[in-house]
Amino acid sequence: MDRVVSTNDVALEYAKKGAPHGSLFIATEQTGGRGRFSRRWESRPGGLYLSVLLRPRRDERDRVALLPHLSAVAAAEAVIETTALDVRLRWPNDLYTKGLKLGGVLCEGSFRGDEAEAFVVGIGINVNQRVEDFPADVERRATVLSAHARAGLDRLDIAACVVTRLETWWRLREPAQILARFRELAEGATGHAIQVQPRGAQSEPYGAVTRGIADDGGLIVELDDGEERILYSEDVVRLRDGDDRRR
Ligand code: BT5
Repeated sequence: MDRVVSTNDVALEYAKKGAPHGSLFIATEQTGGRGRFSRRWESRPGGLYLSVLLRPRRDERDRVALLPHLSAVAAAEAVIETTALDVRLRWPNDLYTKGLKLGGVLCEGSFRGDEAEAFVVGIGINVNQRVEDFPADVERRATVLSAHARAGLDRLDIAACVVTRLETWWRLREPAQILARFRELAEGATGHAIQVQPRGAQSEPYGAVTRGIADDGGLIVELDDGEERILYSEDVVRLRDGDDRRR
């Protein structure tokens, strides 16, 4: 597809029409690319914007909760394989290299009543765009693959690699293996001071230190009074050192 509002929207529409497991949607450009919490995902031509439709079999339901994690692992491994860059994951599912954001993952469900009948994994990776073209607040924290790797990277080569890895991590790996690989690639998940804005508008933000990834995929944090909590992707997490990168 050339230009769409969001590949996730297209995939969700096709999910409703019965498109099969593994359907892939790739766009050159998105006019309304989305991140989590309705944030905007800058999607000019040159980047990779793709969504994959997954229909879990009964015996695969155990990994749905880890879908964001395994998708981020698949995307990171695809970039590592195609560029040999040191790609790290910031919980819950952002791709970073050298402290700058390179890509992100947005997983959404297609529901019939209360039950999810399909899931959409949306992956955005900056490849050949110009960093200067990002809005200033994004430019400060973002990077593109072509700034670190050989010129003329083919985004479809990366896409093919992402899809192959995604299929492997989804079909062939156990939850424990997914978590182990996520922990291996994770950056800032242990011993980092963060600021947490809990879900629910009335809740007060608080400071904490990261203490690792829990077995259900949540982020374990320790509060200043020693209490331990587990955060989930609805909680907004920022570094506490004045840099307000959201992770
Ligand atoms: C994400 O959200 O990182 C998930 C991004 C998923 C995008 C893909 S593209 C294909 C599919 N179709 C869609 O519509 N979406 C998916 P989040 O963690 O909420 O991060 C969003 C924040 O990242 C923004 O508020 C900006 O600060 C920053 N940002 C926006 N565009 C960026 C870019 N191109 N590169 C790096 N950072 C960016």
